[in-house]
Amino acid sequence: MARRLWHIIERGFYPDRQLHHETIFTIGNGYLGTRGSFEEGYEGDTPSTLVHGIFDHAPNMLVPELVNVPNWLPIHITIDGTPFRLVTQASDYMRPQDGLVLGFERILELDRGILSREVLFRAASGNIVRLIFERFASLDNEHILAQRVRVIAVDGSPQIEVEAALDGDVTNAGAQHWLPDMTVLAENEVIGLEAKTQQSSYVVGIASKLITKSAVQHTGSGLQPGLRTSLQLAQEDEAVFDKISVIYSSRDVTAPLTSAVAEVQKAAKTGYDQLLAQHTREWSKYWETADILIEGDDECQLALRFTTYHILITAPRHDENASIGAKTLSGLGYKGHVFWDTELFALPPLTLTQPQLARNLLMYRYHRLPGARHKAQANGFEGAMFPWESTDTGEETTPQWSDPQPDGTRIRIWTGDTEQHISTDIAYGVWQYWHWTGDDDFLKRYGAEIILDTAVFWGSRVEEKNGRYEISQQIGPDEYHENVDNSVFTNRMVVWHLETALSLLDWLKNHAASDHDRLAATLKLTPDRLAKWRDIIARMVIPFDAEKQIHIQFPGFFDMEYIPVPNYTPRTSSVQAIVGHSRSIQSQVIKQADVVMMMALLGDQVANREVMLNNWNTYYPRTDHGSSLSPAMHAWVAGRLGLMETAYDMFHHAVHIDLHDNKGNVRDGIHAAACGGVFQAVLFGFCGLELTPEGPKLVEPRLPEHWRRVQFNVYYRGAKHTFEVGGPA
Ligand code: IFM
Repeated sequence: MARRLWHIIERGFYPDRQLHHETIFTIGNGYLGTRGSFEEGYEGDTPSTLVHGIFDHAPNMLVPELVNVPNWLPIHITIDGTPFRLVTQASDYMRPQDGLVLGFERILELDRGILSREVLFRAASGNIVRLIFERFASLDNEHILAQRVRVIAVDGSPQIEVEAALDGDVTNAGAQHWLPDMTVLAENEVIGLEAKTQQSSYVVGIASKLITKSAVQHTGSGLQPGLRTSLQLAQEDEAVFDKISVIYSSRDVTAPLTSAVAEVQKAAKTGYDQLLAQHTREWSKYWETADILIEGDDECQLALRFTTYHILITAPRHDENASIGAKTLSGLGYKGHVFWDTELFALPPLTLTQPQLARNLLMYRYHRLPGARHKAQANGFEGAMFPWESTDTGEETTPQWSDPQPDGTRIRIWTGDTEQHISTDIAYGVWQYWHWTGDDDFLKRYGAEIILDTAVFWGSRVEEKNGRYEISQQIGPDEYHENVDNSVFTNRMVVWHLETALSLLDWLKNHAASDHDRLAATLKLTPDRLAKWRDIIARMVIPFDAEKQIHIQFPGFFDMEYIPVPNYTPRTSSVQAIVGHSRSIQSQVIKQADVVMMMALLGDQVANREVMLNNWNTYYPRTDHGSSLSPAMHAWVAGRLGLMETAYDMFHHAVHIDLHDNKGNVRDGIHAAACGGVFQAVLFGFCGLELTPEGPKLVEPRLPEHWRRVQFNVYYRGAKHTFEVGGPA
């Protein structure tokens, strides 16, 4: 397998792309994520390490956010007294005291989870060195972080000085989450920091050790303890400096710094090479199932591996109380909050290829049922109503107001109040997980309660009017249209949800009678309640135009101004941004797959092919893909409809959202939903993967014209199945 199809490569350092590249070069291991900031640090950079579950609500902020923990990356190197730095301005070339970068290449190895960088550097003295940096976040032991710097004397015999440090002076873009009295440790050639969050009182401890052949001394001051060493290199000789760091939090142990110090001493004895071998062994296990092979399109092959990599590095491996935020652990966008992006976008690749990780994500929701019940009750409903944005507590954490607009005003954010379909999206994720894995134990003990208590919520949420059931004041996936009545996506998904809840009860009655009785009693699933569910299923309003044979996104949608979205091409921003917020919300411009999303999730349960095509022809030209969640869903549905040219265009767009930064906001983090969406577009959309009563099957697979072959693996009920589309006739 060509190595280049596993490598994301950057050649040359461009300060204006620094933040974008920090995001895409993030490393992680399901416990934490560290952005690809450089060891030596640059103006305007945003080095961040985000650890799952460490949220804090700073006094002057609207909502809690994931906290940037002390920085473990700093390594400062001088060559004959010249600080090693990448050239940041053209004028630096004119200042010999700054040294000169003769060549630079950075590689993210997706298959091994290693970030490396090679730089040829001439010091002011004229001596030339090659510096090779390498780092990884161990997948074998999620607390261990490792860095190696190799310095090779290419020309001359330079004096090398290396200082490895920790930096506790960190904020979240200025927001202070750490109490000022951090513990600083500097003894026995180990440095460490222990810090406590202001409001949530999480404690994080981090320790580092520098391992090299020359003597190491303590250095640094304040919140930046350091370890320094120096040596003289003979021409063509090489010196190796390994920095091993360990992070623990009070979510893992009672004394995080003490545990980190003990573990760092142990890891140092194990040594970098052995740690690396253990790490890469775990990565190959991931890829054995997760990889999707595409022949005939190297560009998309690499990009698809990149998206899978980002799902894998953010999925908690050993934690049932953390989940995947909308921007993964690669940036502070959306403050680390968990949305429906997880269950409908990021979860399916894990359900199909790493079921244990999928289970962890669903357990996160199970453990947050108390928060969902609290939200339902606070809003006057029964059952469990999951928050639109979720953190560690499970309470609703959507901000009610936006940040100030250029004119100083703030916009009311309604999603936390009325984007209620999330409860059904979570139920969908549970049901899909159970069907693929056959994990009856999970369903009986945890999953059923999620599906049933959210069904209880909907039973109390619907409104009976004129002999029909309606749901008013909703935001469907298309968030440009807020607080509409009878969003077709929401109403139809609720019908699916109640049907599923009833089938689940039947299954429990036949296969787990005691669990059935327990849940029926605790959730008060009385015959009257179940009769009401059946009635809702039969009489729910599903907006549909019988003459045009299309679903109506919500009644009144077509009375609004029609703006021909395809005419706004080429563009780099959404049509909403071009025509303005107030005009677009009173027009038919759609933010993201909505009716199309319903078709993706429910397939032919929702309509026949003719209606599907009519829906597509109606809604696709009205959608401006203002959300990164949209293109992959369109690729999936277009693939099913056999519209392969459009399917490919949408897929190509979706799979490159982060690499090409085609939304201009990747500096805030990876788009987790797009990463999970492209996986589904290939398997469900192009390859036609379906779960039939006889197991997984490919139904009418259709590949983009130039794709010769696709091969992928999925687990079904514990057994691995390999599928292939195309290939030798
Ligand atoms: O959940 C999404 C939503 O669908 C569109 N706006 C961004 C959110 C987080 O990704």
